[in-house]
Amino acid sequence: MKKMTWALALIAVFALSGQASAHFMMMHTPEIAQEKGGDMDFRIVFTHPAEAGHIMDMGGVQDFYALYQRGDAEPQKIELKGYLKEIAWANPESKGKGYSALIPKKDVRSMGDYTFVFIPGFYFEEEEGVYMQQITKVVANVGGIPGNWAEPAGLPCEIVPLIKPYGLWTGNVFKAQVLSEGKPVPGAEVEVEFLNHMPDYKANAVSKDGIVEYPHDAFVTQTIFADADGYITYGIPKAGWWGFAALGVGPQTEHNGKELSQDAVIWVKAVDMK
Ligand SMILES: [Cu+2]
Repeated sequence: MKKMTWALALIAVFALSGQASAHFMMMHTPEIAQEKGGDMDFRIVFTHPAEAGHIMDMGGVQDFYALYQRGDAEPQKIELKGYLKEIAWANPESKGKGYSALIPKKDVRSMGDYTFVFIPGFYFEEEEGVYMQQITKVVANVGGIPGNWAEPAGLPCEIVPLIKPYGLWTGNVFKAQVLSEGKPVPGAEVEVEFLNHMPDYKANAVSKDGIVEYPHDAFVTQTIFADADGYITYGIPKAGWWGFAALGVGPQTEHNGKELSQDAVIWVKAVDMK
């Protein structure tokens, strides 16, 4: 009996540590390539998207806004924090808090690019004794007229795409540069995950079944490294949402007297050619 309890405890520890998969700020909206301006609904959860693993407390919100830009015009900042609502989110085996944001048409009506930026608070990862903060971007487009998708958003750290992030075919190579305070990060470690369980906006939950099966734990979180100039390349093997997280690249390395991993995250969506 005692042995059994120990075994269960160990399993619980491994399940919680989530070693096979990576922490990811998931910032999701159903469509990033919009025909025309309309309401945009978001779900924002700190989780492990490749396996719909445990949900973590992101420590509140520092900022949520979009940078809108079209052609060569100056980018405009659209404040979005007021639209955030705290929600209860459910993964198949974990429940936790997240946010929804229904952004009305009036804010996302014009044709061009919208770079959505979400900056959470700090999450304390007890097992490792470190804080985490993932500064997250999603670039959307309305009407097909491109804007500033290839420009840095001026964040402490970020992943800047070099291929249109809302117009990716399955099989395209995603190329991007990892920046910290605007400067390339040579050799940055970047984790890549597939959003394997689709969000259900009505239920504030994800599907129980995954889209893909992993033949081995090594496939759950793909790991790539930036080159000497901070560039990453990743061939996208499947349609859907892909998240990239550059670990510990931000300038802030400490919070509350403890180590902080300030990460840069970007989500892109690939579609099949039909
Ligand atoms: Cu985690």
